[in-house]
Amino acid sequence: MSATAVSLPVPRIPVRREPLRDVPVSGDKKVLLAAPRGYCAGVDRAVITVEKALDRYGAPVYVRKQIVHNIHVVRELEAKGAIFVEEVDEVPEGAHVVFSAHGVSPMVVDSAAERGLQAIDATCPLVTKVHREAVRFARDDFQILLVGHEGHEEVEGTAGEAPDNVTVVNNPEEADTVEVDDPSKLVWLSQTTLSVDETMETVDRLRARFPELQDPPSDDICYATQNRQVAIKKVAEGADLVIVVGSANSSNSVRLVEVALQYGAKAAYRIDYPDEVRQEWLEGVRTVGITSGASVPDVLVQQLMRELAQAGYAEVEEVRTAEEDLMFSLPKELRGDRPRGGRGSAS
Ligand code: 0O3
Ligand code: SF4
Repeated sequence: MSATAVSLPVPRIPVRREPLRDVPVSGDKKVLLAAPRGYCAGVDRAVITVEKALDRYGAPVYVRKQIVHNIHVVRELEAKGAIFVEEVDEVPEGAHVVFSAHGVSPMVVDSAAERGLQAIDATCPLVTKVHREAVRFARDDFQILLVGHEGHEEVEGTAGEAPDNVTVVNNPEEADTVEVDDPSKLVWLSQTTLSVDETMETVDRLRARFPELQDPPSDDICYATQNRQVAIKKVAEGADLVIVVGSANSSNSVRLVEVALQYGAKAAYRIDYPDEVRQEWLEGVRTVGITSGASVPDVLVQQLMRELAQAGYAEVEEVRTAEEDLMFSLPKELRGDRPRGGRGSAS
């Protein structure tokens, strides 16, 4: 069977062909640049995993689902010889397949093995941690309320570890209606890339109904998601406009737009590429806040800043709320012959 690549329009047609114009506003124009932003340790590891698999085994290397939810990253890896598929049954028998950073359920691992595929698991270790929690609580006969978005790959993977025990709670409203078998054997876990504030609201509403609800052993919303939200909150307080670089299917990127609006930005938009910024967004705007999701290479932010500089937003102030230096080792199949680091950092 031939593989079905994720369909991408190639080459990409620019959205706006004219450069942004430098239109005067009252006062000085300025950019507030959030830090941390961009690549997290799990994304860095996953992207290097595909690159290194290509170096080592040669093209094509198959990848189940988008390795991370960023269209630019997917395009770049496709150009290097990666083939993105929806399911492992699209991969030729015996070939190498990389599982995406969002994780897979045991059913996917089994299907790949049955097909004789050589699987390389790029699941972020912090997602794997949540999988382990699900397995452990299911073994102890708990019902697991998994706060997260139904249909998101990470939620499918985590729920797949214990399908009989997991109930997905999509939002605070669902906390008021979710049905529970035994309120004394109940724990909540979550997707790693949610809004911290909204998740806490969901949990508060769950606990109001089920006081014995247990917390996860440690935060499931990961350090990178939390740090990017803290930074954009600070930026949003002083920004007329916030621009978030990130793809539409990137949960953590979309959350950054919501958080910016909740914390005072007068307007906030998500873009994949800098040419999506519209001239009218800048009308009367003195201060532009910028951030990017955990799956976004910083080169896109640098391009955005160059375009904004042409429109008079040349002064840039970094708003840093945390330092990050976490790195994960590569999947065991690929350890050994290429130094790590120096890519996609937040600063
Ligand atoms: O989970 P999300 O849609 O935010 O995924 P991204 O954009 O690929 O970001 C990386 C997060 C991840 C791989 C799982 O936590
Ligand atoms: Fe891992 Fe967090 Fe990055 Fe997801 S956002 S890949 S959990 S570090």
